[in-house]
Amino acid sequence: MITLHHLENSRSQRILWLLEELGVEYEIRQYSRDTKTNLAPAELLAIHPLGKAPVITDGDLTVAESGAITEYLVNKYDDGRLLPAEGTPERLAYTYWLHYAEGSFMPLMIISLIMHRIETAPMPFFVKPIAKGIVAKVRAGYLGTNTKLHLDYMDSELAGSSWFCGDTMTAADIQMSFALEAAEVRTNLESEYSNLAAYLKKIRALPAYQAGIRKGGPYALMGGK
Ligand SMILES: N[C@@H](CCC(=O)N[C@@H](CS)C(=O)NCC(=O)O)C(=O)O
Repeated sequence: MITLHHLENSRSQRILWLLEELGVEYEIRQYSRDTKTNLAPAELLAIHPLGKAPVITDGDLTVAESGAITEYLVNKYDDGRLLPAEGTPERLAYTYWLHYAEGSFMPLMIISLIMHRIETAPMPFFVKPIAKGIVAKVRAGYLGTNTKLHLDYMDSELAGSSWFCGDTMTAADIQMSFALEAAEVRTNLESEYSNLAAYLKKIRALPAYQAGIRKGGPYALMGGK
């Protein structure tokens, strides 16, 4: 039996969606974030040394890291629906987007979250302008331009294609969903990136996505421009 260690409002939501798509039997162990720090609880450290979500256990195996979990589950349980055939351009695109989500795009979202935390942290009034100045420099010199570069890129990729790897949905789309949901709370996708906004609307209408949301409990991501 597969157990998904699911942290509220987190990347493990996409693994829930994947498990629903695969139609395999699984159980969920729910974890709440610390109300002050928003970090994962220490119990997750007992499952994997990094104490992050998602993590799954399947018999004696423990698998962490969303991309690795996705590969493991798809390789073991998919009937060819969510994984393009080996040697095809779609398979290469699948590998690319599976890695791109966490390897290239999510670091920008994390920097954005940290900048927001610095900006809004309580601090002595005379330190505030210095902190704000540093944040403004990071935004202007790196974060803003790179985030736009990536969003433009993803939006243009979806201009001529229904899914990230072509005409059919793959598990790479499931991996990409969290990246776009993280972008959504920081950017007005509807007005600036219409293909990304339409894509999110489309995945949210899928029965397996909705089943994952029902089973996972509340799902609202933290913002921070
Ligand atoms: N690249 C990892 C990132 C894992 C990660 O940072 N997960 C977040 C949830 S979205 C987490 O556990 N945060 C709580 C914490 O850092 O304590 C993955 O995709 O699995």
